[in-house]
Amino acid sequence: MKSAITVSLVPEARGGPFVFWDDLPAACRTAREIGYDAIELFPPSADAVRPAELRKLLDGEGLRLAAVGTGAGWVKHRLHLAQPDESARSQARDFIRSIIDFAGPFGAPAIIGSMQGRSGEGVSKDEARNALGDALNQLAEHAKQFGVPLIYEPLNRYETDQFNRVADAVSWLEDSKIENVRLLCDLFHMNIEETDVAAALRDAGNHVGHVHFVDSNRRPVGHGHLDVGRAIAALRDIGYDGYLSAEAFPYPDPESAARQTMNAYRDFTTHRV
Ligand SMILES: [Mn+2]
Repeated sequence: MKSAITVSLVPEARGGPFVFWDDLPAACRTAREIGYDAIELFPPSADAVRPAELRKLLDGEGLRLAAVGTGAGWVKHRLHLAQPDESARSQARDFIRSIIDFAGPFGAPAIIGSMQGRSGEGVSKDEARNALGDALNQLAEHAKQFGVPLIYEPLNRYETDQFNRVADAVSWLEDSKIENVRLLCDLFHMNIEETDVAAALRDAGNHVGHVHFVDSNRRPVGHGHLDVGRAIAALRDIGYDGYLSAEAFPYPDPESAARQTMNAYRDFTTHRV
């Protein structure tokens, strides 16, 4: 397993669970100093960072790009994939497609979290899921040209009514024959929704494509009550070799959160069997 840490460049997301903020070069420097393998980027749009500049920053620090979030489509532009209006859905898909095009050349997948939307405003739960399925099909197909999957993240019940539990998302992807989509298993959401976080990860097997490594209260691992050791043991059992990415509050401050997460990552992935 590899380590990653989140960097947000979206002022509208202030207060959200991102460790580093605003200054991408400084975030890359600190991430490298602390020993991270990669960063996970949350940009306001696909053209906010010039690819050549990002390439230079990453190469200069010896970092990879783990994944790129699409949530600014919601928090900044108020778009999501299940909106009543087809033109808004289409804009939401275009936004995500542009992020795939930005991330793809770095070998990084795009993440669909808040952009999955929800039912409401005259859209039934079935209609919302169908809209999500149509979008995942199109966008996952688009991602294939870069040799990367599309990453879909089940969220807790307070954030979406699309999929809250990992096993429900797995069944739906399989039944709907949606290909090239892998799941983001976020330990914070799972702690709210799963009966047993470790068992859910084990059952998801090779559907697990990315992990948000965070404690029960969205603080860095070690500041909550989640049994992270059991979760990591389950990931080891299923042969997961992707990222454990710190999507946590910058508590008590970004650098301390980054160091705390790295200590936990090293403890759980190297010292224990
Ligand atoms: Mn997450």
